Amino acid sequence: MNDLVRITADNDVAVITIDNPPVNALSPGVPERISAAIDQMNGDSAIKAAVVIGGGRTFVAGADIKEFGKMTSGASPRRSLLPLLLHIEDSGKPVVMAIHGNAFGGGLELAMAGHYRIASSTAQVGQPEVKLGIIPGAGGTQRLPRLVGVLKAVEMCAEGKPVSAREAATLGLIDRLIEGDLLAGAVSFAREIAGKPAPKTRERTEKLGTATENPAIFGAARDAAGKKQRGMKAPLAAIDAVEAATRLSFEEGCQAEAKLFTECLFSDQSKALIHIFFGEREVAKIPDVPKETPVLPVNRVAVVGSGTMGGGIAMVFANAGIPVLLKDVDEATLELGIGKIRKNYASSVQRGRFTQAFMDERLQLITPVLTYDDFSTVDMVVEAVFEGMELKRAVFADLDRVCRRGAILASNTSTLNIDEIAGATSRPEAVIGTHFFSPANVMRLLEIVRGKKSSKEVIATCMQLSKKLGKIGVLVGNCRGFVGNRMFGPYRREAQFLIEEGADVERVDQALVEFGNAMGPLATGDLAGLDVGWRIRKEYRHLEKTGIRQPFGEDRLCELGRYGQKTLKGWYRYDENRRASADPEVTTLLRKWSADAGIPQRQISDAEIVDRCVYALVNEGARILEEGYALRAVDIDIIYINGYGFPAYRGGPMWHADTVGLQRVYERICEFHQQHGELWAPAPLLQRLAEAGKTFAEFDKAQVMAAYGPNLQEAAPATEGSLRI
Ligand code: T1G
Repeated sequence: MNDLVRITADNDVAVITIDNPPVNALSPGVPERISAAIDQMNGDSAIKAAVVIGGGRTFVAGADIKEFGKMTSGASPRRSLLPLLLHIEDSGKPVVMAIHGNAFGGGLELAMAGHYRIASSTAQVGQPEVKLGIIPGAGGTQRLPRLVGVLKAVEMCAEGKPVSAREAATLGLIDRLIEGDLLAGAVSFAREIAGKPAPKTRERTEKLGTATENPAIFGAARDAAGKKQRGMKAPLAAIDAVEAATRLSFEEGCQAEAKLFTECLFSDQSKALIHIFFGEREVAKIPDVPKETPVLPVNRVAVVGSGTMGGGIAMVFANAGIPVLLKDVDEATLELGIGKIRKNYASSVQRGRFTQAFMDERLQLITPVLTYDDFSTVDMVVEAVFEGMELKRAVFADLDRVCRRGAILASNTSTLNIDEIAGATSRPEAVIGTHFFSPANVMRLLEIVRGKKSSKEVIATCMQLSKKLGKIGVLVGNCRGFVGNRMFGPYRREAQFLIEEGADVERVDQALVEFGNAMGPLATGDLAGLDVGWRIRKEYRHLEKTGIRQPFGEDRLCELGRYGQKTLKGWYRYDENRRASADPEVTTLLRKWSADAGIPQRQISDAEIVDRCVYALVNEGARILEEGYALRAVDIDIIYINGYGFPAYRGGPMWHADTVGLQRVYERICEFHQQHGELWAPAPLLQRLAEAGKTFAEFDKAQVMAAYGPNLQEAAPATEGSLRI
């Protein structure tokens, strides 16, 4: 165990180094040792000033989030931090904070307690606590407005987005930017200010605005939070805390912050968001593909198919600086594809997301081609052609012929069998699924589908590549619809059944939007195109079990040419700006179709709508876990939050079920089983966990233990459920 904090001297300047890898979190013992180092520095007459710096790749990434789960209502990370920050601020000798990498959360709060802050020009600072369902708890909401002003402080605390060191310098948060050697720059800066009065952030008030101008700022921030972070409590609490800084003394403001912080910390929303924080890191760990597995180079790629998905995927690689060959069958189709890419970039430039220069550079990286001539030069190909097995096998047979040995052959199929596609090549070990979500250049999720023969190198490469592409890669097994779409089927099935039984289209969508989803299941269908599912259902009609109820709404709408937004008619009617409105014609049609099918109409509550749709997800998720097509329940949660707009503050469908209580979920599903038949047969894993009073989170722990053994070292064969990944 290293010292966590070291103190050395550079002549008359003390250097206090925080060294708690990997991100210098303020774990138990760290604040205490910093405090001791400050005392030591003040007690040493040869020392005139101190520099606090982070060891390794970053300053301090905040309080130790791993500790939160262990806390009971009395305890909190701020207990050890607040006294330390006052201690630093009241230090007899100036303390200079030297920031590189990230100063996040408690890390920025620590920096703001220093008398000066200098930073590498590449550093970032921020208060991302709201992303964990909490607010800054160690005076951040009180000191930040004193340094950057009320407007910026509200934005940083309520939205949680980091700001660059350059911007922070213009705001007055950073006193000097350093190019090159940060420590040397910090020591010479400390020498410059030694002996001069050391400004205490908490005593500054000049940037706290006025009683006239501030209310408008807070009002606008609350409106924005209500829209952009709908349903989340922490952003509103953060705004309240910054407002307290403008009305109360520093001490009183800290008490107001403490109350709000504690309420957030012990909320379900925070537990869910912390589950997601660690889940996004956990999904990268594959039991039988250790992190030492060699990865293959991916410096040049090709995409086959320049449609909506192909074009978006080409942009993803170009945005990561990887040159892309974009192939299609004829000039006209290719021009259409490139035209869409240009339009997408242009609208991002217009919205200020990219600069024109960035757009031009990226477009340079995308080369439209009509032949496979240069395919021997690429390290990876992503096929994104029409969703038909025959066509995909033909493309893979071509790729097998033209691509160099060692190249990765990936398919963007969203439902088809990866092994069947791989069977069209002589190298199934090089074939894998890389299922992007539409729009591919926006959606963070990447479902990586492991085929029976996909090699560990190919898997490891795609998992690592997903991070480089700004995606969250989740490894899933090769079953129909993989994980996301396989669960989405029952979810949308229930939505359609509810309408057949009397619920209104808008009501079903609204109930799930109020539950927190970005969009309702029916509007989502209209967005994706109802004909996509219709064509697949027609292709698989022969696999449907007889005697099992199937929803008829979307098939009937498609037979009338109502494909959704693309035909300006689907479940809803759309104007030329794609704004949706209820369509009474659909209600009339549905009532007639239900009457013809002899389905009795009844009043349906929002609670039933939500339970039937969300528990359909959970039940299918439990089947997938049991069958081993997902590694952990948290993988399913990450898939649903990053690919299907499930509310992050509910932690994903599986975590939500744990929060409600699996016993209750199971009982509700048994009710539905009674009422609606075999489609609702409870998943055996869910039944077992519910009867044992266990949770999916405990199931995951057992999986991890089974895979990594008690000391999380070596991989071992899984016990619960046969992993098919
Ligand atoms: N506490 C504990 N572990 C942490 C951690 C933290 N704050 N930050 C990262 N880790 C772990 C992470 O789980 C992973 O572990 C490893 O470090 C590398 O992380 C009082 C109460 C800094 C941008 O929200 O955003 O301060 O998987 O893979 O991509 O007001 O980590 O290897 O076992 O993410 O380079 C506020 C959270 C806390 C920042 C680096 N701070 N961290 O990203 O590495 S609340 C945050 C990040 C707080 C105060 C309040 C990122 C990063 P493992 P990584 P990365």
